[in-house]
Amino acid sequence: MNKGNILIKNASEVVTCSGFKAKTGKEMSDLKIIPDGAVVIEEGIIKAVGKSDKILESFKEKDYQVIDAFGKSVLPGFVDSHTHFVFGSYRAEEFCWRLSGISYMDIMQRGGGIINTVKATRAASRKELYDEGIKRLNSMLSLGVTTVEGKSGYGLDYETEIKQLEVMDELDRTHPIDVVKTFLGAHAVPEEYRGEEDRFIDYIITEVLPGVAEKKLAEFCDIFCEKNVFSIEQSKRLLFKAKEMGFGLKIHADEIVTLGGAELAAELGAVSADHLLQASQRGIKEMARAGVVATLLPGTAFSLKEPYPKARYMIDKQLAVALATDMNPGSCFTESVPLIFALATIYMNMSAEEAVSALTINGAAALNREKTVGSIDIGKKGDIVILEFPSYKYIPYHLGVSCVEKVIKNGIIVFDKERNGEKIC
Ligand code: IZC
Ligand code: ZN
Repeated sequence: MNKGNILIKNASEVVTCSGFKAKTGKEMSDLKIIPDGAVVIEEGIIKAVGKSDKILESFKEKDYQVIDAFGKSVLPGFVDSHTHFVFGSYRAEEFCWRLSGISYMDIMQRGGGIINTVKATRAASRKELYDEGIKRLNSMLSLGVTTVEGKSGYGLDYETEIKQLEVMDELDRTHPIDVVKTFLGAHAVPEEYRGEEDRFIDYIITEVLPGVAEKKLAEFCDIFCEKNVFSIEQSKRLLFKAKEMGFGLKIHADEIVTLGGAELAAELGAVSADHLLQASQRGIKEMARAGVVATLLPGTAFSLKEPYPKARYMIDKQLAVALATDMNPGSCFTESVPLIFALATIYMNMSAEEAVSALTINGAAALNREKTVGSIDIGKKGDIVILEFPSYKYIPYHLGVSCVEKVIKNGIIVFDKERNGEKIC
């Protein structure tokens, strides 16, 4: 991707979220704001950040594309650290069944749910998956997302898992958003292995995982550890092997039932444990001790009408909390960062400041990218969001509506609402 030189001046505030590691406890409330701020990006990398008058003394406007951000808030690009955005077809029918009272797990046990998407994804061509992927990434970009994680898991066989990951690889190369890839081969038990979960885990370990590693198609390995999906023992077996092979670990943990996924994440030194609606207090404490990021997905709790994860308790116990959309065709079909802000602040009692930290520096930490993105610090990527309002407080306040005016990726303006959201990358 191209890299640019930009000078942003006169911002009513630059919300730096400054730091090179995950924020915990009270740190999440300190956004390290510079009033009347400026940011300089050279060759796609942040070169300077500070008060406008000081920056303008040292850097000449004629050397840059200059953006006057008077009356506007400037933040780091958002990091959406948990999505399943590459998939075939949709499951609108199932959403409506859920409205009538049938649960997500009931649908899955009747052979629907993830398996429906698996059938459609196996049948889809690479081009179809790519074209749909581009549309979804464009939508995310317009909402301020500059780094996204994407999971496989709609193949559940060698060929389709590789196809999904290769499509994401291509999307990463061609679209401005950075795509971080996670192998989720153990997302559900495919029909051909029904009733033989252990044999399926063996297949993933011996035949799929080594191919993903050899082709360098994923940085992380994940599993849907849940009652009636994969057990703690099966999760441990796969993740232990993946760790040995050099993958970072993620785990869909304690979403519907308290199974001990949080404890397992701590034991294995996972980078993140995600969902955690039903995580035990012990699990939360162990995760904090082990430095595992808690990635919370309030859109999913909302969509499934499940109780929200206990964000306040987690933050108070010094856990690094990240927020993400969980964008997927089943449990949470949304890429809406504004919706996540609204739910996290209003239903999970997070402050606006904590929510900003959770979608920037802590999202970056959930992807092992806290040294390169997630804050406006010298040396990090020039990934910036400019709001059409003077404060980050408008993000949760303007309920469910995007406040993003411009998005800058590697120092290049890639979205501009003033140009009717026209795609300019
Ligand atoms: O397609 O339903 N929970 N995986 C685990 C999902 C939801 C995605 C889906
Ligand atoms: Zn998920």
